Amino acid sequence: MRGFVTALAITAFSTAALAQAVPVDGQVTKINEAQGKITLKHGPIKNLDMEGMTMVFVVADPSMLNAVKVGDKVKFEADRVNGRITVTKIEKAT
Ligand SMILES: [Cu+2]
Repeated sequence: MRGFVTALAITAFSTAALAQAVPVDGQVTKINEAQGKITLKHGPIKNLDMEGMTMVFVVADPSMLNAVKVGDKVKFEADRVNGRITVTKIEKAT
């Protein structure tokens, strides 16, 4: 039983490590504050196995939309949250 528990713990750890979001370059093309959505032209998102494209994301917290505006170049992280591809972090690129 002890070995089984250890194996489970290791599996959970590696899955978390693989799913680790990495910073992605993007540019804001549209913001919908009412719906908590942002459209980003983005580069490849490795942790989501996604090529570069322009698409709509939901944001984890609508207040994140106050930090950026249309036309801004940004760095962001995206992940699957409850089955939806969600921006979990975003900041203006310097
Ligand atoms: Cu995409």
